[in-house]
Amino acid sequence: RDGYAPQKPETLAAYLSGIENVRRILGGPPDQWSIMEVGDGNLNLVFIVKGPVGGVAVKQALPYVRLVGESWPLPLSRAHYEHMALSEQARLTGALVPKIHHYDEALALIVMELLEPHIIMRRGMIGGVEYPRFAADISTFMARTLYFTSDLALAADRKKALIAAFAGNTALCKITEDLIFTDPYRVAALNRWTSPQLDAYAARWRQDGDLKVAVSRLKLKFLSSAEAMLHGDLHTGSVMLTPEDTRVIDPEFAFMGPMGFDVGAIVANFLLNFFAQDGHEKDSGERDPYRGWVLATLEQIIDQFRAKFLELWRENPTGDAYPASLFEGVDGAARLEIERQAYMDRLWTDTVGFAAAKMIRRILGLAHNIDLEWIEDKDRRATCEARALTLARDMMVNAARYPTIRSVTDAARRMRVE
Ligand code: SR1
Ligand code: MG
Repeated sequence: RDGYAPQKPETLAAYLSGIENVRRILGGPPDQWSIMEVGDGNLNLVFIVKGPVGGVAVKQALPYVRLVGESWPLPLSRAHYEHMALSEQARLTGALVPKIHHYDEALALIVMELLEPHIIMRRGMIGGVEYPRFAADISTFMARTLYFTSDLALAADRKKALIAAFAGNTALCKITEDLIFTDPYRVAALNRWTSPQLDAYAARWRQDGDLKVAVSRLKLKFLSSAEAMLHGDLHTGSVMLTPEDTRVIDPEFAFMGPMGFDVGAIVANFLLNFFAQDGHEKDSGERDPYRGWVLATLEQIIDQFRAKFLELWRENPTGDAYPASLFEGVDGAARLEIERQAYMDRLWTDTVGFAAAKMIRRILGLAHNIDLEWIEDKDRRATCEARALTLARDMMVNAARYPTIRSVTDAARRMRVE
């Protein structure tokens, strides 16, 4: 930890005053800067710094898990992986991620563009705000980051170099391996849920062999399938946006893993928000239009992701997988196109399973979603959670019964009226 010290507003002002491009962005002398620590995530410090001319956001890793405290140490190296992933995502998607102004490896600190008037997407969705650009932007983000870091686009040596570059992010992967794929299905000290109505679900699931096999298959895929560079934590708390502009933030969980894990995170968080809407409406039916928007947008995201990924594959067949020369000949092009569709179908099946795992962990595991947590009426909250759990269990155990996004959204709609 040579050179590391967690920042406070006073120390941060002195530090930033020594970085020329940041000083220029903020303007004026440091005593005219306002600095506030605003981090409300599970892991890090986040400061907003404003000067007479402009502002920046500063994210610094702590040597432990903020949500739990110093008893759970966590390596500072996650800032290195976040910086590397952000740089790669910026190269592949341009303005869909915040600009990096400065990175300090010793301090585990990244100075970034201040996103204003953007808000965290999860908060907007709890408030019923529609985001007409989101489907187009997130489908582009996923298609480009996943396709261009896969064997479909990269030569084998470059793909292996990427695997090596992210191989050390083991502590963050371990959080996922434990908190998503293991703990919710066994007695674990960190599990928690507030609705006593869920006791029976948790108890039943600890005896559910089908569910344990299904989640273990997903965990194995997560551990062993280095398909592409993942964001690794692509939920609606990792998106800051306005109706006109979308930015994906926080890729500290980045590593080379199965593509369905990122796509599944988006699916899970849209479904959880859909189920949570019952807890946020004042009059019954008040949020019907918004529920419609949530599911319609989820359908667009998945449809557009598939179309964009396929288009990238057809136009950039530059990887060592499926070499173009192999498919020259009479029916080569047609066979390759059939195979591309089959590839996308397999990716969708993975997505359904990973989405289910991500829904379950947010209800029975350690880290919850404010979509559900902010529901004041405990009974309504328990009803929303139980519906989400019931759908998620079926998606995980019977993923083949959900061959399209519409089969998922239809099941979610039915779950509310049954
Ligand atoms: C102990 S960290 C818990 C969760 O917070 C992050 O946002 C990830 O989702 C992680 O699983
Ligand atoms: Mg995060």
